[in-house]
Amino acid sequence: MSGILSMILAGGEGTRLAPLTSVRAKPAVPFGGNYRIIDFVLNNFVNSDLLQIFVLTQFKSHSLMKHMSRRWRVTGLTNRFIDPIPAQMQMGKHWYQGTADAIYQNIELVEGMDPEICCVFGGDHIYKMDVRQMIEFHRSYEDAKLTVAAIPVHVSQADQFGVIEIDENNKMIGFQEKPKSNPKTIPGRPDYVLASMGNYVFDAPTMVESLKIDAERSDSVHDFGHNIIPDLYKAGVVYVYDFSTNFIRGEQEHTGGYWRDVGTIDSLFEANMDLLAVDPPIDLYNRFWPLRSYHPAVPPAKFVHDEANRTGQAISSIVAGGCIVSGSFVHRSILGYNCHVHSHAYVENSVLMGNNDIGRGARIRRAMLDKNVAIAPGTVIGEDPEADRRRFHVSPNGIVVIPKGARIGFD
Ligand code: ADQ
Ligand code: ADP
Repeated sequence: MSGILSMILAGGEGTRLAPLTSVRAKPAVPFGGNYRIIDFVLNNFVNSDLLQIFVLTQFKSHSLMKHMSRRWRVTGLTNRFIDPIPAQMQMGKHWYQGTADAIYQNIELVEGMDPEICCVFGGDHIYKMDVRQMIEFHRSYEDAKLTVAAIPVHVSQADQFGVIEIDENNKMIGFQEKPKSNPKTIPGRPDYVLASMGNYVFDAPTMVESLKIDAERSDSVHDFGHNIIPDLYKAGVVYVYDFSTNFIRGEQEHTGGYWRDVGTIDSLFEANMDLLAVDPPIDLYNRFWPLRSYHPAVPPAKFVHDEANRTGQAISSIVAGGCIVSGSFVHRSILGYNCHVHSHAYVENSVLMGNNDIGRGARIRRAMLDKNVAIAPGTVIGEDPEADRRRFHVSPNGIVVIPKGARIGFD
């Protein structure tokens, strides 16, 4: 496929993921032991052989830029590239005002490439998508100027998404951006709405023209969901791609439409836990869909009997390189690089993001530990909700989050 330029929106502030996003942008948040959230969308494009990609960053971009330069560099032998683009205030002394403004401020990059199609995708979702199939769908409608990817979500979450109505020909005939009330449910499925995934395939000249018109409007917040899509669908040129029909080679069935907006601590935690299922909804082991990421030079994980012959073991868990589980028990948990769980310690239903040290006899349940957190011997987390709420950030579902570099329980 040629003439296709992709722009990944990776600048989101991710305030609801605090304190994990106090030090980095949401797409750089560690996920699943080995990954950063942004790896999923980048793998979608690379595995779809679409390799002309700009990644637009804004808030707290250092961690993300470091990750990009360590893993996602494409060498200069062909016209393929993955270029991180920091916000540069090309259009005056202001940051990006909304997602449409983020593209508008970089419109010269688009015009310079003169593509046929421009893909604008979010940088902060967990899913696999063969993007070529969405582009083929878009091209199959002669009058399509924009195609929006969509998935059913429970009506209780309608206020977090763009809610779409379609006709029998997949044409968009209604759109409510994050409706506070009366979301339009799917006909015959009153508990579900058809949600926009925030992934757009544009006819590039139409996108450029729409963004230029939008930039002149003083009543616009310069956002795709609030301004661009409502304008275009009323012209009858927007189609809706059913993500559940997307097919990944090497997976027996369609991906089943697994897509997670990991915008909150609870949704991020649940998506991590999804990986621990015997038959997980997102397969990390499909050799036809390799999930690349940056891997530091660490030794293999190690599980050891301690001096009193207690077995170090991890059950129903994912353990990254550099970890040592010694005379301790890890259950239903994810251990990122270089975690050390010492004798008598117990870690359950938890996500350790890397370089964590869990002292002797500590007990950790239903917690997410950011990188470089150390837990003193004997410390207990996740057993007394009242005590936890006094000391820590605790999510509505009771997940304790410990910020990067914290040392807990040391005097
Ligand atoms: P949200 O995800 O709430 O809704 P937004 O916060 O604008 O929309 O983020 C969209 C994407 O753009 C994210 O990947 C984010 O990281 C990135 N982004 C946000 N601000 C940015 C900026 N200033 N610079 C660069 N990147 C930025 C959108 C749609 C909804 C849809 C949901 C699906 O508006 O209609 O349902 O995505 O999650
Ligand atoms: P963050 O807290 O987001 O990891 P850093 O600046 O410390 O911020 O790390 C940024 C990048 O460093 C990551 O995106 C990743 O590529 C790399 N990295 C992450 N963890 C490790 C690790 N344990 N060892 C070496 N490099 C790492």
